Amino acid sequence: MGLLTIIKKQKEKDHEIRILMLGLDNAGKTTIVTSVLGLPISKVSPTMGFEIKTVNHGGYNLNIWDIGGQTTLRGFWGNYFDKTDVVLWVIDCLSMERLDESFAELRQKVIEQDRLVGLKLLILINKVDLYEGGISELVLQITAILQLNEYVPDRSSWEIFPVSGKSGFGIEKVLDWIVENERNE
Ligand SMILES: Nc1nc2c(ncn2[C@@H]2O[C@H](COP(=O)(O)OP(=O)(O)OP(=O)(O)O)[C@@H](O)[C@H]2O)c(=O)[nH]1
Ligand SMILES: [Mg+2]
Repeated sequence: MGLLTIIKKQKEKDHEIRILMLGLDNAGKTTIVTSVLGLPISKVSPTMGFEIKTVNHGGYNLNIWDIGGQTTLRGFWGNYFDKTDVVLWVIDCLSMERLDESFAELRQKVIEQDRLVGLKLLILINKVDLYEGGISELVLQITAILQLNEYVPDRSSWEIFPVSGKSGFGIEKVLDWIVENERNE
């Protein structure tokens, strides 16, 4: 049995899932985590380094690593992938003018560095509570722009979810997906 298999089996036994949250500053990562924890989101401020929070969902401990997205912090992102099971890449759908910047960072700092090998990637389209168009159209639009099929050919390794850290919309589905996926591994 290889070392990776042993680590994986041990983690399954422990029912631990390590989640890494990345994305541009202001995308809403900390707000999403705060909402998952059931805490007031009014107290959220920009993350200057990183914070780890743990929440239980479906019998699993989800260890969520919430990393600051400001430009000066992005150079450190590479330090956090070790032992990660799932990457949540958060996008702010109210700042579509920053989509290019977001996807360029996703490609340069994650995909092209081969960080996704063995991991799952979930794209969270956040702030849909204030989005004025149709949400399913938005998801289709972003899916088409992102072209994840090209970069992550294994279709079972990635998914795109519309969410709102503010209202809580869609968050349960994301957590369910993560736990279900782990069970089926
Ligand atoms: N309307 C709306 N606003 C949101 C939502 N999620 C976050 N925000 C707002 O977006 C701003 C940034 O949220 P944060 O959670 O601090 O963003 P972040 O991605 O953690 O930012 P960094 O820590 O700098 O990387 C805050 O003013 C939040 O209130 C959402 O779902 N809907
Ligand atoms: Mg933050």
